[in-house]
Amino acid sequence: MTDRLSERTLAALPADVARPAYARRATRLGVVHLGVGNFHRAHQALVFDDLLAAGDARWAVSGVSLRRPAMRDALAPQDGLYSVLTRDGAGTRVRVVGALRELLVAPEAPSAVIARLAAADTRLVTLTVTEKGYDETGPASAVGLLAAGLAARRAAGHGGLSVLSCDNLSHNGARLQARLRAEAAAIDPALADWIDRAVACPDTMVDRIVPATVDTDREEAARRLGVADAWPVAAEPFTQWVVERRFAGEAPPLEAAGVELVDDVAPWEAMKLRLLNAAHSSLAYLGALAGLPTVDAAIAEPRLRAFVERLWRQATATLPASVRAQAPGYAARLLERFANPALRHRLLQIAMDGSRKLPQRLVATLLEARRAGQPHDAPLLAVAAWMQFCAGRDDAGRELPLDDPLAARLRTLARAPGDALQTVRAVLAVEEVFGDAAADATLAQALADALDGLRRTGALAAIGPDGAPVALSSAASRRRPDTND
Ligand code: CS2
Repeated sequence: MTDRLSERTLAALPADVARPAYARRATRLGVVHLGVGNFHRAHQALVFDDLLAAGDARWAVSGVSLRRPAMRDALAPQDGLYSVLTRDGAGTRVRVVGALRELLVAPEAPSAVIARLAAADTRLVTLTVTEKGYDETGPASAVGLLAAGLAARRAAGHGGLSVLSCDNLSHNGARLQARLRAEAAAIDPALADWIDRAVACPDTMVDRIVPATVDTDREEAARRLGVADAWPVAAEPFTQWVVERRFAGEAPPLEAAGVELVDDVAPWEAMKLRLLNAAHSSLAYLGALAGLPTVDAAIAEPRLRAFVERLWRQATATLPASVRAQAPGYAARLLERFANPALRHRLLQIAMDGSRKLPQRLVATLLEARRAGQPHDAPLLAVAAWMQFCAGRDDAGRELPLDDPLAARLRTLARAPGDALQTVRAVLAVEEVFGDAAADATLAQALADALDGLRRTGALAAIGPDGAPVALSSAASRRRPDTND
């Protein structure tokens, strides 16, 4: 049997494997991360690993799983060590990360999580709980644990701290702060007031493409390490973290590890959500309908690529002026990132939880562009593709999974017998996704035209060579959709 990655086998790793160049035992747990999954391990954890490597021992991470013990079970026998496989067409670089020094499983021992949040050494909390994680409340939820931890911290007199949301939501920090305040107020109004004064939730924009781990990743890690890693994580070379400069107490030295601190993250969030994530979701639904497996396969389809470029032009027109000039460069880079042949980023992974992703990725662009009288046929087709995806069959009739908090409801609505307009009216009434957009009859008709096109011709044939949706050559692509209402 092959040996396992651990403190003991660290020194014997091959020379081309990067590893912690610091004494792990001398580090202190300064960060609590809620939701320890692949994204954290390939993004924020590397920032803390860099700070530790630079000699600042305060930033080791206590990683908390909110549901299952799988991550702890995989990494505890490895002393928290794991490998990041950074991949592009040129090959794979391997780095063993040492920052994760403690792994907790909240349902098994919530009191250990609360004690860690309250500990004097804890300076920062980070979260990756996915979009739907912000809808959950109660003692077992991320905000519930945070509120309890902060109550214990207040009681211990250890002062406030900064809590960084690292999920793809607009105004993620402000949203978290509001949820946290509500949760705390239900426990004790004085706690809520203390949180207002002592806790800061800066907005952040996080960016790195990190697919789910598959067996070939484990095989490659074992080959390169010479020992087994139960849960390596593969990622693209690109990484970015932009954080609002608004901390409780002393600011953590994140800039020393490449984090960008800015006064207003909103324009960055908007650019990332409306370009990267919007294109990801569009490729996921259109590509899955067309039977394609991965992002690189989808972007290699000339029509999908032309469509994505059209989407980017239309979305860019809705961005805050401060980032609009950067958008074409960001988009050009995205084309290369999406084409990365080594990542095998599965479209069905991105397709998950569409009801929680669509509003900030596509619906906002669609509605804002409509209101401003700007072209919006691309987000329109993407939203129609999601509706068709919810019905659960690709263009060849094969079954598609629907992994979504609203799955049962969406599937029923999307499958109900009727023409495209009836389907659109039913799905458009899902307020969690569309707000009050169902009242807009013109929008419903345009979506119905797009959906009808997808149903009749399939996803690829629904897009012209210029990326324009074939069924929408009229209203939605013109500048002023309202003039012939
Ligand atoms: C993706 C994101 O799964 C998804 O919804 O769009 O996880 C995406 O890969 C990251 O936001 C990139 O920074």
